[in-house]
Amino acid sequence: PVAVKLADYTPYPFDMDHVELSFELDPDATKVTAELKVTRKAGAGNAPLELDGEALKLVSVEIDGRALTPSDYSLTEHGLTLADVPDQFTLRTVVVIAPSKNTALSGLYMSGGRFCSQCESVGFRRITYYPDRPDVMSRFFVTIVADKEACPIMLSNGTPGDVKDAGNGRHTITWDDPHKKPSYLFALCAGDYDVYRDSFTTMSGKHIDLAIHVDKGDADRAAWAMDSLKRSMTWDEQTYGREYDLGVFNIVAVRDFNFGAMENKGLNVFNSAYVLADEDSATDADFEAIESIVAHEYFHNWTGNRITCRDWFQLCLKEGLTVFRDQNFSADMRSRPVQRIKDVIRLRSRQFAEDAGPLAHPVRPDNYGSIDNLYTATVYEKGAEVIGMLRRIIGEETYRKGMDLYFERHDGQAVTIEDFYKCFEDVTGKDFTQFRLWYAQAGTPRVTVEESWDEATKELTINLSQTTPPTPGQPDKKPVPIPLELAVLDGKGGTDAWMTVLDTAETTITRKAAAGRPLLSVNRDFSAPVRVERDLTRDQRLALVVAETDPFNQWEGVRTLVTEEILKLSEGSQTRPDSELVGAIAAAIRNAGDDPALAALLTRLPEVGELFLEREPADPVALHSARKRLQAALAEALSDTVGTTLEAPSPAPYAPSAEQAGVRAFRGACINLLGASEDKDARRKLLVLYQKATNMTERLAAMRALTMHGECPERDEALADFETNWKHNPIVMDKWFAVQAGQGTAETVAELAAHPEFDLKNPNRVRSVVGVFSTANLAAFHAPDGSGYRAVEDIILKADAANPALAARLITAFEQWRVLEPKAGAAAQATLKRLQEAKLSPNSADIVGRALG
Ligand code: B3K
Ligand code: ZN
Repeated sequence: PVAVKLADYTPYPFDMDHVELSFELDPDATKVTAELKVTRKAGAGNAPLELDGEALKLVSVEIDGRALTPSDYSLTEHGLTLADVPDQFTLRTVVVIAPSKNTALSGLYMSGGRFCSQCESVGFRRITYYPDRPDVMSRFFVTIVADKEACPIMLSNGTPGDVKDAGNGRHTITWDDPHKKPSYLFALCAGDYDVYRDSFTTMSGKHIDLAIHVDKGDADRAAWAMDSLKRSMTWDEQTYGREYDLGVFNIVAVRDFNFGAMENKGLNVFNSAYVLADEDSATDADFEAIESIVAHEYFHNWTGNRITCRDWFQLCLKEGLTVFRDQNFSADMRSRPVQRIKDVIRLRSRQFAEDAGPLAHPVRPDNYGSIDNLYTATVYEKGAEVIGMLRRIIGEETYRKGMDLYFERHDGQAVTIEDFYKCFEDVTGKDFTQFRLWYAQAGTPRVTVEESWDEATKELTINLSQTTPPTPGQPDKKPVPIPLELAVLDGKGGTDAWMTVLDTAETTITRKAAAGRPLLSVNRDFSAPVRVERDLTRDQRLALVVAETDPFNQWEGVRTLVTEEILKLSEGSQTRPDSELVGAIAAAIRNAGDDPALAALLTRLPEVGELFLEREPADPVALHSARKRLQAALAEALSDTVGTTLEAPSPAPYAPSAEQAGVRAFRGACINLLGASEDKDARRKLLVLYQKATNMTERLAAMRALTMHGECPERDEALADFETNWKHNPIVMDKWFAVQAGQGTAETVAELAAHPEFDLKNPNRVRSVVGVFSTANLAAFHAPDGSGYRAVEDIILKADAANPALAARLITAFEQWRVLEPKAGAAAQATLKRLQEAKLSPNSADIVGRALG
């Protein structure tokens, strides 16, 4: 596909002042009438009117009531162009679309017999002819006509009018959205739902009707999502001074959805996995994910909807910023350090990997082949880190002033990263040109730290230097401003902390420490998304863990020790885990006992994928086996703790609170250790834990731990029991598929794909098998004989024919083929080449092409 380039941006030559859409809903043939009030912009010359359109059946085109004939326009499979149009006119088009045949889940489609839409980024053009770009903002009026029985509820953006009879068993409603918006925020949902209702009073006293629409019988399971929504609304008022701006806020949960959720104005559409939860069916991780995604989509109302992106290159303007906002919301709802650690695990395992491979791209790319492939960890997670660094550098109060100015200056506009930073330049008087390199340069900067102590002057000299490795299309990198939180620690709890911004290739700083040589703590709280390189011995690292006063770095210190140990074991330079080290880790875990959520994180060893970046070539099989050996040693060292923890009852009565979740997280970590344990009795204990579990978090942990033991009667019993109990709940069954895909082999994948409940058309189900296998079971996926790749290849090809966005995402699992040990690397490359030969969708072809480089 031809690359779209940021440098080619030109404004759209027309204003769309007012849009009236009318839908006559029918699964096989929905008639869409669009009336656009168009005005040529001053200075736009005699530009033609170009409208995007895809998979539409054009019925008629009229200008100001005059019907056009095919000779009056040009029609291609990408759109409709009218060469000679007046300066001001009304365009009326009628098209027919087939929601029931739309398996790409972009545009208007059917899910569970209900109508549902997804327009970001370019789905609206699959609904009607329109300038489908975010800088064209318009006021939308939407009329829906539908069968009364099939669609008692008809939803769109904004405020609803009255439902009226439309004859022939049909009824109609008109929605008016007073806020101008781009087409990607349009939404329409219609069908028969159960509704969970509540209300919210804003800080200025306005009443908002809140409603969550779910499958019949599921209403009670929407309570947590509703609670999360109300807390998000309050948080945005208190933290950013932002109030909701419509009288209604609707959420619709759908089972078939390409990603987590979508922030359509006043009508958020959610993957039902991120709405429905109760103590029986959901884990604490599910509750946490729902809370954060509900918040994320709600926060988009200001960062994304009121102020949107000028073009898709600016995607991080809304996504990075909104992730930063939702991370802080979660930190406020739960534990800030625990949240930070989880965010960093996610960043490093997904974004650092992306940044180090062939798909690396800047936070704001300057070209793309396929827009769907731009929704990446780099845009989202690194984009959030950059906002975090901005706030760290200018301070919280100034950050808030800059945000206030941004909201005031750009409300109702479609803007750029430059516009955003101009607000911060105006409130600080500083220049952010160098800082904006974070948006332009791909690759993870490396910071090297060297220190020396002068006993005579009592001065610690710290040398800091940075480099950013080359990435595709960017051989040379400039230094970026890196905010580093530092501290010297006296080992008795004394902490002398400060922040420095490393904005040159190298710098030297000195720090006095009267009491003798201190220990140096670097990049505390993970103040910058960089890789820190320090040449420390194991004993120096151990001493640092003990002296550390920053909770993030305490965890990080243990993490580094564990990583080094796994690497040694995987390379054969050591055959058994070092008992002193295992003892030290066990002690750190026991010491963290008063914060069980933190203790649980310390217990969790880095995943194989997180170890890939440490060594080249990466050998997933050796890493997996080394990791297992260390886990078994840890299980043995902690067996008393595991025993006493699991003998105690689980918190009751159950609540999804952060406090209880922390206790269950540590219980889950102990269950997981039993999964790794070589204790003869472990399987029996796990089966009992599975049977006696009073909540899904522990039930699932026990079932997963049993699958860690491989094939055995206890595992089979748990899996069979789980399937019998949950076969009617697809969200829970996704977990059943995922647990097996996460532990088994290529054969397991083949069996799961042959299961009657495996559904190629349902993204959650496909991801729970193929996505989990290829990202969380790397020893099997990257098996040197290529069996793991063969197991997914065919599924990916079939998925691609139906749903390109889904398949393209699955193919990214191959991005690391170049860093793998030679056998797996060659098999992965061969698979990519075969995929390239197959007739792939443009989305998937874009990923395959870039991955092969
Ligand atoms: N904005 C949507 C993502 C849309 C993805 C389109 N390919 C959800 C979110 O980030 O909030
Ligand atoms: Zn988002």
